[in-house]
Amino acid sequence: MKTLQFAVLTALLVTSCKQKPKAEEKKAEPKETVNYLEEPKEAFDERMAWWRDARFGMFIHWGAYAVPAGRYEGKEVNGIGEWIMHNVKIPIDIYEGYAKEFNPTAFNAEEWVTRMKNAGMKYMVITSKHHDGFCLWDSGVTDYDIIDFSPYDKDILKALSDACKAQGVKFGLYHSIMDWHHPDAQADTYAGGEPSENNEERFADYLESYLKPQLKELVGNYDPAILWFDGEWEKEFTHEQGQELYQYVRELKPGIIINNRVDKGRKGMQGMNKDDSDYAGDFGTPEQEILDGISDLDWESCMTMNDTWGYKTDDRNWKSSAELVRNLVDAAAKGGNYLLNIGPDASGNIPEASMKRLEDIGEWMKVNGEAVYGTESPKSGYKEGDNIRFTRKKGTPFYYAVTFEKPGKTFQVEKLKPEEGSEVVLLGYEQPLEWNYSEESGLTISVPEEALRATGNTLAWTFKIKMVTD
Ligand code: FHN
Repeated sequence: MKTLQFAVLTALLVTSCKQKPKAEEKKAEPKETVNYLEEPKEAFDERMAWWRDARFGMFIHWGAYAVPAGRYEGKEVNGIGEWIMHNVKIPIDIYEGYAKEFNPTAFNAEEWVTRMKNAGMKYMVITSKHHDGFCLWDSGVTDYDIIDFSPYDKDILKALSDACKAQGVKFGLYHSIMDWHHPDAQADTYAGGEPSENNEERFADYLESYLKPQLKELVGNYDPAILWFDGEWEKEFTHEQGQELYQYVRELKPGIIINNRVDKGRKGMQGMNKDDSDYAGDFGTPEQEILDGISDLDWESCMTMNDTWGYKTDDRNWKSSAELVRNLVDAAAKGGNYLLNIGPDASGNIPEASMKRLEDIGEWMKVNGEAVYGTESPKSGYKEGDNIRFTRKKGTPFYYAVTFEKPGKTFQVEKLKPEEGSEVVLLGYEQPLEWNYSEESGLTISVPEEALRATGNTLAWTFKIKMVTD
């Protein structure tokens, strides 16, 4: 999050010899240790470039919590589905029963990645381990994983990372620092027990002997482009440990991108860091909200399609496809990314309602995606009124005005002043549109009915304006 002088700590191995040996002794190579917490802006920008241009990703919350699916002892449990273990204080041995039942025989990694790609999403972030501690890969440091503990015994993360590579989209992992299952993490207190007096010491040991070895497995086996930490708010976890964790993961894979929940900087659900001190992490993480303005720091809003991250049988409060497109465009206009969640069920099926929304968004992105990908927030302003957002294609004279209200016979904006000769089109309709500009009423574009018919969509309409001068 900060650009500071790059401190290259170079430890030169000094070789000394009493007399020149007959054969020239091979000089030891100087070993450089890079301090990733202090990275020059150019290196940071280069590493973040693909992620900034991608703008749109798929979040996947999937694990043992999909088995109870929001119900316990015959009753619906309030709250987000993946918190059921905590919310009704399910004893660990009972909850482990869900992991033993987790057998997603309908899971098809290639199909999931195809649906994600067809929706216009450029990267995936899936829960390798959520707060419940159950691991979706074959971990060498625990048997509480999909291979050793469940009847499924296939490596879900391997299947997805291979499918992402095969289809040319980026693979990312969510990993929870908080762990309600591990005895040295929060196992004592998740169900309301009293913390033991040496909790900090035990937690530090959990970090060193469990969390870090798991991260090494994950980075080594699945080559994620993103590590999305969560559960950083636990009091045993310190800022120093967060900085150290960031450095550790970057040393595992220098080009990886890591969110700000690797450290203690996040200001609640608003997601950006509470101040500009030396918190680690490459981007802010507003949750269930879009940042309320632009920021000179990178950020990504993560949101659900209904009200839960993990699958819940009874949660049918689905956002409309129009609202999801609006969120995506709003985030892009403000210079942010949008990470939209799906919560597959225990059989490995994506809910019908989620698939319908992914298809709708994909149809819209096929025609309008250029107004999202590789864009930036225009210096002339990102919005006009409640229903118009602007983006600019980086390094080009192309501006996009996206309206969430179906245009009438004319569409008017004040903020864009095309030079004479500028071309205006409605994405999805071939012919350039008539327009005029006046100081008093701004840019007025004529919108023939056939143009609206040609776009065939009802989610949002995009006007592309080529500004002859910047
Ligand atoms: O507690 C988690 C929650 O289950 C979910 O994973 C969200 C997604 O960002 N993060 C935490 C709540 O902030």
